[in-house]
Parts: sequence; C-alpha cells; structure tokens
Amino acid sequence: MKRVLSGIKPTGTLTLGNYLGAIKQFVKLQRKMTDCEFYLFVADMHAITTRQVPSELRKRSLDIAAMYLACGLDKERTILFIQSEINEHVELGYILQSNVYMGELERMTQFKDKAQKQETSITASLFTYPALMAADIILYDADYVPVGDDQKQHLELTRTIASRFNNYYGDFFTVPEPIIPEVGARIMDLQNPEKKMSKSEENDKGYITMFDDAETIRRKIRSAVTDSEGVIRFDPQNQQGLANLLTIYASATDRDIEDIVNQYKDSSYKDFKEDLGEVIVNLLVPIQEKYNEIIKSQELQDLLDRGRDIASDYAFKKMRKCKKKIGLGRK
Ligand code: ATP
Ligand code: LTN
Repeated sequence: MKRVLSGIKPTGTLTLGNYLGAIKQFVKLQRKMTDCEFYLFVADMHAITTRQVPSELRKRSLDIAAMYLACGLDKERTILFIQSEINEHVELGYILQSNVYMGELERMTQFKDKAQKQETSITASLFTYPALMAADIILYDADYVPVGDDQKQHLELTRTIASRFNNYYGDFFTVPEPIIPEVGARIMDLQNPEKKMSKSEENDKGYITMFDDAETIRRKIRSAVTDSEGVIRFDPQNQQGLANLLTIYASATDRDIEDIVNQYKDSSYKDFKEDLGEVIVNLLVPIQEKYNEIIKSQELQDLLDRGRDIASDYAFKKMRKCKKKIGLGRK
C-alpha cells in the first residue's frame, strides 16, 4: 500500500497558509487516494531548533493534532502521532547527517532566512534540520509528501539523501515524491505580500490564524495591502497583494481564479474584500467549532496513542534493518 506522509511544526498558531498549503491538500488527497495510508505527525523536534516555552510547546502540539482532525481528516485512515514519541526519527536523523554535505545544507533557503533573522544564537540543529526532516519521511518509506512550496527544496534534498544512501548501501529507502498544490502552495503575508504568510511573524496583521474570531478575520482582510490600480485582475507581478487575495479566495472555495476575477471584474476592492472576509469566516468558524470538541476529548489522546504504536512499530523494524545495513552494532 502506498503511503502519504506530512508534518507541521508547533512553532506558533496555525495560519491560513498552513491550512490552504498543507492541511487542506492532505484532506483532499485522503478523499481521492482511497488506497493509500496516511501518516501525519506533529514535528515537535523540529520546533526546538528555535527556543520554545515548554508549556506552550506542549499545548501547541496537541492543538495541531486536534486541528488536523477538525479540518476533516478521516480518523480511521490517519496515523496521527507526535514526532518526539518515536525515538527512531532522531536516530535516523543522526545517521542521515552522515549522508548529507555541509554545502548542501548551506544552500537551504529556510536556513538562510531563519539564520538571517536571528544573527546570533543560531543553533546547530537549525542547520542540520533537513537531515531530520529526511529521516521523518524515509523512516516510513513514504511515497508522497504533500507540502507547501517552501518545502520543495527540503524534499529535493530528501530525495538526494535517500538515493545516496541507496547507492552506497543497496536499495533500502523509498525515494519520496513531493505533492505541491497548484493553487495555495504559497500564501503571502497580508501586510507584506512579498513574504510568505508565517506563524512566526511578529506583525499579526499579516496572517490569519486558524483560531481568529470572525471579526478579526474580517478586519485583517479589510486591511490587507493592495494597490492603487483599482482594477480586479490576476497580476502577481504588478498587483501582488490582490493576487494573493484572489489565490486565497480560489483555494478556500476550490474555484478557478479566472472565474473569481470574472465575478468581481466590475467590483471595488472593498466589496471584494468584504466577500472574501465572509468566505474565510465560513471556512474557519465550523473548523473552530469542531476543534473545540476534539481538543477536550479522550478520543484525541486515544488516536495519538494508536498512531504512536503503529508508527513506532514500523520505525523500530526499519531502523533495525538500517543499522544492520550500515554495519552498526554486533548483528
Ligand atoms: P514557520 O513560519 O514557523 O517557519 P511554517 O508555517 O512555515 O512555520 P510548518 O508549520 O511546519 O512551518 O509548515 C507546515 C506546512 O504548511 C508545510 O507543508 C508548509 O509548506 C506549509 N505552509 C507554511 N506556510 C505556508 C504558506 N504561507 N502558504 C502555503 N503553505 C504554507
Ligand atoms: N520542515 C517542515 C515541517 C516538516 C515536514 C516533515 C513536512 C518536518 N518534517 C516531514 C513534511 C514531511 C517545515 O518547516 N514546514
């Protein structure tokens, strides 16, 4: 059976970007690919590459797990777990550090961006992060990895690492394929449409979180940066802010951008934004209601236990074989 796998790190409150770029795609794929297994995890080990407050980290990890379910994942068909509860991720991550080169890690734009923001106190794990991410994926022999556009480079490196291992030690890991959505793979910041919408951004007007209430959503959309052209068309070069809003609309409603442009071609930005605000409110409020039920439930804990057990079983066996291939230990 083919396996689809993805993860989200609990570094902040989930944004609309995370939903449209990753979670929504995951739900769609699950409905479409009925013959696949779905592994989904909370990448808490990745979160600590930057400083986290322990109580907040734990709360956010659970929030993400609950949010995955609230967004419509099928409980029966999802193996949901928390990365740090499976030791083999780190074990394989370390092994993969010996199969990736400094030069390759230095080229990663996510590292360069994050390191640039920080200047000092850049941790070693922020640098080696892609080796752990590769481990997350190939530990389970995932075939497909649905992610947003920003993770494309990490996926390419994962493929390089897996192939390199296979070439030296003999075929062992599945080389995964990324699945990146055509629309919504890169939702931009509402205040600065040149940057991607990010949960670790300081200015909270730039992003919509999955927990924002209806009034906040409407306000943030209303104050989203557009331009002075005043004409509704899809022109990402010259009307970046508007193009981003059209993309959000299209991705949230599963409609074509062209169709939306057609509908609003004679409208003002103000009217278009009012409607988009309602689209997002109608999208997020029902998810929030479900989230509120799930977060308190024993069922969430039971699903995470089950996910941990299934994932752990696979990971344990895979690592035993992996160490044997490499020549680690006595047998
Ligand atoms: P941070 O902003 O703290 O670096 P992040 O949101 O980029 O975090 P994750 O939470 O791990 O990182 O991302 C989870 C998934 O959401 C990934 O597949 C990522 O590609 C996707 N994603 C994140 N931001 C966006 C965005 N603005 N548009 C589309 N997809 C996104
Ligand atoms: N690196 C990703 C999160 C992540 C991930 C993964 C995604 C960690 N491990 C495995 C897909 C598969 C990020 O920063 N968004």
